[in-house]
Amino acid sequence: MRTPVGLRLDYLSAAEYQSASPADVLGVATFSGPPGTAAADGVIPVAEVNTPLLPGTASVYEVWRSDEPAESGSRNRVRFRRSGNFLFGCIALAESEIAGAPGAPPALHVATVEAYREICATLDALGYPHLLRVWNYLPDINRDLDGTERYRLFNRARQDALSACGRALTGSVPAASALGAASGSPLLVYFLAGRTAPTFIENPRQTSAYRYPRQYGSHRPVFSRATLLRQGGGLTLFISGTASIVGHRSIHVGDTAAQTRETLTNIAALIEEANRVDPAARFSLSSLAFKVYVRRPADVPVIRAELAAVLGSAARVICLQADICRQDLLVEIEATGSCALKADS
Ligand code: 3EB
Repeated sequence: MRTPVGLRLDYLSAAEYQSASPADVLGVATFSGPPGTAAADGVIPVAEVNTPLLPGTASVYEVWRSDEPAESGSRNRVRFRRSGNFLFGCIALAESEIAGAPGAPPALHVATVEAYREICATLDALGYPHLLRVWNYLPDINRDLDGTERYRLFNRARQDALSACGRALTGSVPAASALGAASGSPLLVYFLAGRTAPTFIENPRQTSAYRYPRQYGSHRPVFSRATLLRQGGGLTLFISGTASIVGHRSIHVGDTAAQTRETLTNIAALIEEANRVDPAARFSLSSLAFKVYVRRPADVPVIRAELAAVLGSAARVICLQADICRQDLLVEIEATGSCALKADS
C-alpha cells in the first residue's frame, strides 16, 4: 500500500519480511513470530506480540514504512524509529518484574502507568506530540484481578497516566486497539505519532468510548473511533478496533456471523463519516487493510465467509487469535488505509 503521505503498511509472511528491504522500514509488529528473529540488527524497533497462532496460519509481520530518511533510538524502555514526520515506538513491560507490596496497586496498573508515562515523555522530548494510533496487548485481558476485570484495571491506569501527562481524555485522543495476549507475556504497547494533529472521527452509530456509561468500568477507555491524517498529497485513515457494538451495547451475543456483519457496518459508517468530515477524502472499504481478531479459533471460517461476502476475495485481511475486551464479543476488526486527495482539494 503506497501512500502519498509517506507512511505505508504491509502485512507480510516471515519469508516476505526476510526478503524485503529494511531500508525504509520505520517499525514492525510481529504476531506469533519466533522471538528475536525480526529484530535482525537491532536497528528497527520490533513489537513482539504474543498472540497464539490460529490453526493453519503462520506468523504475521506488520510492517510500517516511511519514504523519508529515518533514525532509530531509545529512551528509557521505549524503542523507536523516526522520520521527519512520523515516529513508530514500542514498549514491553513484564508484570512479573514489578515488585508487589501489600496495599500497592496491581502490577498491571503499574506497568500500564509506566508504559504510558514513558511514551508521553518520549513524544514530548522528540517533538512528535500527536499520538495517531496506539495498539495495546495485555495478557489475560478478561481475567478477574481482585474482583475487577484486567481490561478495566488497564482503563483506569491508562486514564491516570494520560491525565498525569496532561493529555486529553476525551475528543483529541488517538485511535486504538486493546486485545488479549498469551498468558505470561508482557504488557506491550506500540504506537505511531506525528508532528501534525490528525482529525478525530467518531461513529454516529456508537457512543464514544470515552463517554461509555459506568457499567463498563469506573474509568472509560481513552480512544477515538478513528483518526484521519491529512498531510502532503494524501490522507491516512486509522480505524480503531471495532466490534459489534451499537450505542454502547454489545449486540448479536453468541452469533459470530452477525457480529462480523455488524462490525463491518460500523467500519463502513466510520468511512462515511471520514469522507464527510474531510470532503477531500474518498475512502472505501476496498481501500483498507483489515486486521481481524478472533476469540475462538473455530469461528475463523464463518468470519472469513462474512468478510468475503462484503469485501470480496481480493481484500487484504489477516486473522489473529486474541481475546477481546468484552466477554460477549467474538470478533474485533481494525482497518487502515490511505487515499489521494480529491483533485480539487
Ligand atoms: C469497543 O468498541 C471495543 O480500550 O483501547 C476497541 C478499540 C475496544 C480500542 C481500547 C477497546 C479499545 O469498546 C473495544
